[in-house]
Amino acid sequence: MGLQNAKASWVKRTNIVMLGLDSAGKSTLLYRLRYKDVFLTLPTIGFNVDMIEAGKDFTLTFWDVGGFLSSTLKELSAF
Ligand SMILES: Nc1nc2c(ncn2[C@@H]2O[C@H](COP(=O)(O)OP(=O)(O)O)[C@@H](O)[C@H]2O)c(=O)[nH]1
Ligand SMILES: [Mg+2]
Repeated sequence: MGLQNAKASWVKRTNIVMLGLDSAGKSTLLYRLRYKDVFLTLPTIGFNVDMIEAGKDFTLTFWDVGGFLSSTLKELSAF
């Protein structure tokens, strides 16, 4: 996807999918890591994707999955 491919090929990348109950604090954690601040969040519809540069050559892509999608993915992962 464009967000990831825009980085040089020597940059190490990893994806982190955050699943959890509604209001568990997933989006708050993502915003805290990304913007170093706490924001007022709204229930996530669908998902948020954000890339965090953890080092000069290392990036983390966070997939913050909202309520309905999160529970659907958790059920699917049980199979
Ligand atoms: N007390 C407390 N509240 C939190 C914490 N993290 C998030 N919240 C609050 O919990 C609510 C839901 O957070 P949110 O990040 O939207 O949850 P999400 O549904 O998992 O994305 C918000 O009102 C946050 O301010 C925490 O560590 N402690
Ligand atoms: Mg959320």
